[in-house]
Amino acid sequence: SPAWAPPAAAEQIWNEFSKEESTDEATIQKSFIRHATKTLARSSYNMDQFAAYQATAHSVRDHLIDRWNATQHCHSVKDPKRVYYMSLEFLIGRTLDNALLNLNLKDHYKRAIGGIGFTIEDLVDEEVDAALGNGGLGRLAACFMDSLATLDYPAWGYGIRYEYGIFQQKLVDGYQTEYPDYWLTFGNPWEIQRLDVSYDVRFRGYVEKYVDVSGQTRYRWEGGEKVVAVANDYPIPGFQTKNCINIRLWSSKPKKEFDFASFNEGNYDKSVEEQKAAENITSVLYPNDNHMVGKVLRLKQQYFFVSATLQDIIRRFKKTSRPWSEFPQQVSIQLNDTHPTLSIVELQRILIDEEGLTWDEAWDIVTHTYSYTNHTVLPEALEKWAVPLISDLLPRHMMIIFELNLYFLQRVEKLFPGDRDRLRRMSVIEEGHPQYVRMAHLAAIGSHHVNGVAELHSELVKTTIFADFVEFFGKEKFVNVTNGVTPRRWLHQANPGLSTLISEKLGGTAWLKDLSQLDKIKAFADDVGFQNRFMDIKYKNKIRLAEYVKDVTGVTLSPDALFDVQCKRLHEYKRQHMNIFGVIHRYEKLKSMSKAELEKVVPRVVIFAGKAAPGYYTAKLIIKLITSVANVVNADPQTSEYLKLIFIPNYNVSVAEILIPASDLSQHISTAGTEASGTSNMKFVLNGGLILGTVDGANIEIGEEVGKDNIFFFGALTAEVEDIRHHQMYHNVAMDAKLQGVIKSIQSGRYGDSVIFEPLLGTLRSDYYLLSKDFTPYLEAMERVDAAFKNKSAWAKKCITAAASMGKFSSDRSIQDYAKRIWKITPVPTTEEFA
Ligand code: B1H
Repeated sequence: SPAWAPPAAAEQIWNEFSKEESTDEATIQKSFIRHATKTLARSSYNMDQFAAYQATAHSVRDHLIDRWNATQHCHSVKDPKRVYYMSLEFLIGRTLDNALLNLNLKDHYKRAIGGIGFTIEDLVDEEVDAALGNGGLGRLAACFMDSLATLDYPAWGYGIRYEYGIFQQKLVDGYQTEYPDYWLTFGNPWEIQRLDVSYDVRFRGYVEKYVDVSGQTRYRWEGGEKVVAVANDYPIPGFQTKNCINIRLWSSKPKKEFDFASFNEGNYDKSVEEQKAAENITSVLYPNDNHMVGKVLRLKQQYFFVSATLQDIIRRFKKTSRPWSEFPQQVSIQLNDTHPTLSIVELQRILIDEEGLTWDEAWDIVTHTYSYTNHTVLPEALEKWAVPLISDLLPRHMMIIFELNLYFLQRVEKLFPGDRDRLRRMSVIEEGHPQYVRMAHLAAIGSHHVNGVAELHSELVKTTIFADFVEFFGKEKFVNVTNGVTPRRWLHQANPGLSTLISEKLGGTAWLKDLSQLDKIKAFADDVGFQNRFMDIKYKNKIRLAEYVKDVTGVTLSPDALFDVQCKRLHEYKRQHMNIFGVIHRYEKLKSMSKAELEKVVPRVVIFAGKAAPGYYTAKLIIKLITSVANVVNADPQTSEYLKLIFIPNYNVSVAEILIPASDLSQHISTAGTEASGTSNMKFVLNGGLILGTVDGANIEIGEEVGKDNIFFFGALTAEVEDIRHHQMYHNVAMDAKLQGVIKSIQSGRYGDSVIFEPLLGTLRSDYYLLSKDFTPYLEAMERVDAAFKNKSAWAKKCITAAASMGKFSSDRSIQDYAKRIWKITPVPTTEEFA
C-alpha cells in the first residue's frame, strides 16, 4: 500500500489523539461513559451491570489497541524473526480482570468504576469465558501467549474463532447433559474483526499436470469450491510491558454471499446451502480431549485454519522482499500437537506449485521452519486420517504426502537395507482398507524438533511412538520442554491474597516475571506468624469456594474440613473412578465407626469437577456415580460432619480460578505413563495446596522440586505397568479386597439401582488402568494425608515450602526454553518511540 501521512494541518491532531490514553480516574470515567453512550447506545436510565461490564471492557480495549498498534509498528520496523504458535485450541477464559492486572490498571479502574456506582468485582463476573479449547492443551496455549507477550517475544498465535466453544455442562438427574456454548450472543468486546484481512481457501477440485515455459513438469490444484477466511484479532497484553501480541482467529464466510441464479429459479434452499456450508466450518469446537474422531468437518477445520494462517505468514514475509531461502531465518512455526500438521504439506505445495521452487529447495525450507509438540502417547488420541477422505478434500496434498513418504522411506531403506518391518512401522501411510495417514509421523518428518511436555513423557515419546525415528534422525531432534503455567492468571489474578503476601515479603512484584524468586519464601516456612497468614489466606479462599458451592449445589461446606479436589476432563486414564471408589470406601468405614472413633477423623470435603466428551459413555457413567453417591452421603446425618461430596457442574477456566486457590489437597492420579504432563497440578501447588499423585507426568518433576516430604506419591511405576497388565491378563489375579468391598457397596443398591453402573464396574475385569493394583496404595496414601493434616503447623510448613519451590513451573521458563533451543528468537521490547 502507498505510504500515507496525514496532511500537515492534520498532523498535530493525529499525533495527539493517537497517543495512549491517560489512566487517571476522570479519563477512565469519561471513557466509560463515552462507550456506554456512544458504543453501546445506552443512557444513564438504561444501564445495568452487564452494560457496565461492556462499557468497561471497551474502555480497557482502547488501551490494548494502543499497545497492540505500538507493538506491531515496532515489529514491522525491526522485522525480527517471529514465532507462530498454531493451535486449534485457545482456552482463554475471561479477559477483563487479567487485562487490568497485566496493564497495571486494576486500582485505577476500581476507583473510577466505583465512582460511577459499580463494583469492578461484580463487572468481572459478568463476562462469559472464551472457552475455545478442551482442557490442558488449549489452556497451555493461552498460558504460552501470556508468557510470550510478557517476555516481549515477537509472536503470533493462530487459531479458529469457533462460534460455539466447549459445551456447557448441566446435571439432569445426576447425568451430564450438554448445552451449546454460544459465547458470542452479546458480542465480544475483546476481538477486532478485520474484514480487510481475508483469504480464499480451496477444497476438493482436481490436480492438473502441465509443462511450464522452462520445460519442467509441474502440478496445479484447480477447481473445487472456495470459502473465505476472515481474521479476528484477540490482543494479548504482557504483564508490566508495553508489549501486546495477537491471537488471530479465523472465521469462515461464503465466497459468494448468495446464489442469485438459484434464487431466481425458485431454488431457495440451494441458494443458501453453500453459504451455510461455508459458515459451518468454524461453527463448533470438537469436544474430545485426548481422543481422535475422524469427521470430515474436523479435517476441513484443520485445512481451513492451516491455509489461511500460511497465507497470512507468507504475506508478512513477502513485505520485506527477502529470498525464500531466508524464510526459516524469519519464521518459526510451532505445531501444537498434530492438529495443524497439514501446514507442513501446504507450505511444500505452495513452494513447489505456486512459487516454482524445486522439491528439494522447498523441503529444506519446510524442515527448517517447523517444530512439533507431542502432547500424548495414548493410541486412541493419535491422529490418523483415512486416505480417501484426504484425497477427496485435498487431492494435491494427498499426492504430496505419498511423494514425501516415498522419499523418506527411500532414505530409511538406505540406512537399514531390507528391513521391511521397519519401513512398515515408519511409513506415513498405515496400510489397510482404507489406508490411513499417520499425522504424528508426518509432523516428525517435517519438523526440525519434536518435543514432549514433561521429562517422563519426552522419554516415552523417544522410546515408544518415535523409537524408530530416534534411530533414524538421531536423538538430538527429540527434546523435552516441561510445561508451565502463567503466574499472572494463576496466582496474581486468582489468588490476590497470596500474591499480595508474597509481594510484601519479596519487596515488590518482580517475582511475577521471574518466578524463581519464589524460592526466597522458603525462609518463612517455619515462621509461625507467616504460617498463620498463609493459612488464613487459604481459609478465606475456602470460604469463597464454599459460597460458590452453596450457590450452585445448595450444599453447605465447612471451611475447616480438608478440601480435596480433582478437577479435570473425565477420562478413564485419569481415574476419577478410583477417587469415587475411595470415597465410597471412606463412607462405609465412617458408617462402621463408634462415636469415639469418629471424633478422631479429619473432616473431609471431596470435590469433583470436569466435563466428559459427549460420546464417552464410561466417562459419563463416572459422573453419574459421583452424583449418586453425593446424594446419599450429603444427606446422611451420621457422617455429615466428616464427609461431604460435591460435583461442581460446568468446570471451566473461571471455575478453576475459584477452585484451585481453595484446595488443601488435589488429586493427579493417572495410571503411570498416561498423563503427558498435567498443568493443574502446578497451579494447585503454586496456590499452597499439596498433591496426592502417581509417579506420572509433571508430578515427578514437581516432586523433585518440592521434596518427597511435601507430596504424597503412591502407585505402580511406568516401568511396571506393562508387566502388571500382562500378569493380570494371564494369571487370574484376584481383585483387591477393599475394591471388592466397594463394588459390593455399590451393588447393594445403596446409591440407587446399581444396574446402571454395571458397564463401569465391568471395566474392572480387564482393568487396563490398574485400579485394583493401585487401590490399596491409594488408600494408604490417603491415610498419610489425614495424619499430616492433623498437625496444622507442619501442614502449613509443607504447603509454604511446596509453593515456594514452584519457580520452575512458570510458563515463562517453558517459553524461554522454546525460544532459545527451538525457535531461535530473541525478545524485541516495544520501545517508547513506537508508543
Ligand atoms: C493433551 C490432548 C488432546 N494431550 C486430542 N492431548 C485432542 C488430544 O481434540 N483433540 O483431538 C485434544 C486434546 N490434550 C494434554 O495436553 C495432556 O493430556 C496433558 O497431560 C498435558 O498437560 C496437556 C498440555 O501439554
